[in-house]
Amino acid sequence: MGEHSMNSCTKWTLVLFVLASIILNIVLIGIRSGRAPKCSAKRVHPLRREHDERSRVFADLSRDEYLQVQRYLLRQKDLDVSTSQIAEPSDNFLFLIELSLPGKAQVLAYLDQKGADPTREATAVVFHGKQGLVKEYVVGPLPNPTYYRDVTQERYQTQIPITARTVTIGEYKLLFTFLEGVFSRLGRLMKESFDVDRDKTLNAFEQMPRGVQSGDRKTWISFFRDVPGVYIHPVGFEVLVNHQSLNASAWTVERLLYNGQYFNSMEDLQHQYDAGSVKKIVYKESPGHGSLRPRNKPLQIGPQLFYAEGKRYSVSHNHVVYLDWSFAFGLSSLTGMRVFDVRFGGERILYELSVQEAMSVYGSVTPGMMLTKFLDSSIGIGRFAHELVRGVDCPHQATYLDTYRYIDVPGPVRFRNSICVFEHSTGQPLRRHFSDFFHNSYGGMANSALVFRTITSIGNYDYMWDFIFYQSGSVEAKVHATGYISSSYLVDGNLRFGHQVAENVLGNIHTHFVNFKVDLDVLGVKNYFQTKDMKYVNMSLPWMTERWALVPQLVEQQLKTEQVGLCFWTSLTVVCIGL
Ligand SMILES: *[C@@H]1O[C@H](CO)[C@@H](O)[C@H](O)[C@H]1NC(C)=O
Ligand SMILES: *[C@@H]1O[C@H](CO)[C@@H](O)[C@H](O)[C@H]1NC(C)=O
Ligand SMILES: [Cu+2]
Repeated sequence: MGEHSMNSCTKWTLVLFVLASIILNIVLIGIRSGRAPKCSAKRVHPLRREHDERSRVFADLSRDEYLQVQRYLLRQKDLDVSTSQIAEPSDNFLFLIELSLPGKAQVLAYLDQKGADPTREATAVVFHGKQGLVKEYVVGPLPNPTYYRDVTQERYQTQIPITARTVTIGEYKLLFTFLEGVFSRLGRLMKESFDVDRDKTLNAFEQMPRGVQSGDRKTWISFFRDVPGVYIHPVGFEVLVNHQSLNASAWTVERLLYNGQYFNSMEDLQHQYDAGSVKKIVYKESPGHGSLRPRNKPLQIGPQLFYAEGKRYSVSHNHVVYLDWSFAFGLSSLTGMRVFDVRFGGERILYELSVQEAMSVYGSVTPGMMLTKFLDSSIGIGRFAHELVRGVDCPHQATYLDTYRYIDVPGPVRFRNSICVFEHSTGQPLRRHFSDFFHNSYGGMANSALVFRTITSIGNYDYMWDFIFYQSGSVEAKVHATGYISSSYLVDGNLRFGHQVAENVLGNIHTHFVNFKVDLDVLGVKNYFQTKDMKYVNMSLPWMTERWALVPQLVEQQLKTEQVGLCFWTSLTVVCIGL
């Protein structure tokens, strides 16, 4: 009896205790959850720096400004320009309009000494087929242009022959028509070797430079299957097209390469093919090894970026502020992305940081890749900054910005979401120390940084360009290459120039050079560029006799950046200073 009542008493006490603790927990969680960080779309704390309207001196032309320049140039009867993409090469084609950057001295006077607002001007490039010259003009002032000036001689110290122009969409159209003529001329061979007929064609990929001396415009064109991942489906057929004439009906095929063998003309190839004196390529379906389709379904959603208290950066027009940082930005159709007037804690540390060139150099026994050096700015780097995909190209929560460009088009084009800006955690401390030896203490700082990014897809390659701004005051310029490799049909002797990547496919050996311009302005414009290297010196040990040791020592070199333009070329990292 006594035991029974004792038991039920304990039971009730326990039940009450559990209930009370549940209630207490709910209350405590309720109180504390108010203090835990919540995801907030709105910024909780004010920004540290303010936007600066004057960043507009570096801003790319707006849609309206492109139109103002285009209309003004069309009105100039003596220039006689066309904006039609299918203008004949012998016509005058308005190829490019972009911001003409004002001079540095003038901009610094404006930014630092309340000097006059620099005149806003555009650069326009016209391919004067009628005069056989490429000319560059400065057009201004915007928004209502009243003058244009030929600046070709001033900027390049030479005249530029029309043969040096880049291939336009209009000329590609003519080239493709020309190549269709080649295909139909070699009908039976094309069908038997490559399954080319009325419904099926091949894709053309050209090589550079277009010749070996000034004035040449002869391009080796290699052919690839028209399937996903074109660039790794070479078929073993290349032709050298002379397209120097401004009249496409004068273009010729100068050489052909079929299965590693050269021919002087289409007739020559056709004749030898029919006579059976050529090692034939017999068409065969190939497995789709170049598809971009994921091979596996993703397992759940990967980790995501979110801003617990809103964004710590802000973008207004072409100006970004982020913690102690501020900078202006732009995107040149030719050279790519760039930032100006980069300040940390209000002080300018960089006048300019910009992408200038991306070059790739190839090796092969086949002509298509033998001489090839792609200098991407000759085609245009920034012009290929296309829309960025949320959650893949940049985090979902990044800020996406549109750009407007005018290059090889009949009118300005908007590229949606072609720049992204975001702050992210690098997943590593910026600095930390755990004091083990003398005191037991720890100090660390989370490393989050602001990324300014564009991705340019130039033919087979996609270059991912980042400028990264760290809380330590350092800036990083970074590039990753992805996309497809360039390849050629595997012929005898070519394994010395690459590795086999699929049946009959050689991934050609190559290297990349990337060129940035860095105009450092720390505490004014008079900066030195100093390199520090290390060498070993043989030193006698002062506290011993007849004993020597090799001790590392500094080797310093100083260069005044206002006097010299420096470019540092190494594979994948090239830096230009103080140009
Ligand atoms: C191109 O050349 C062909 C043949 O010589 C000629 O008939 C034609 O008019 C020329 N076209 C142009 C645009 O000059
Ligand atoms: C360093 O200098 C001493 C004296 O000239 C010489 O005997 C020794 O071989 C040197 N050591 C090296 C590593 O060069
Ligand atoms: Cu590569």
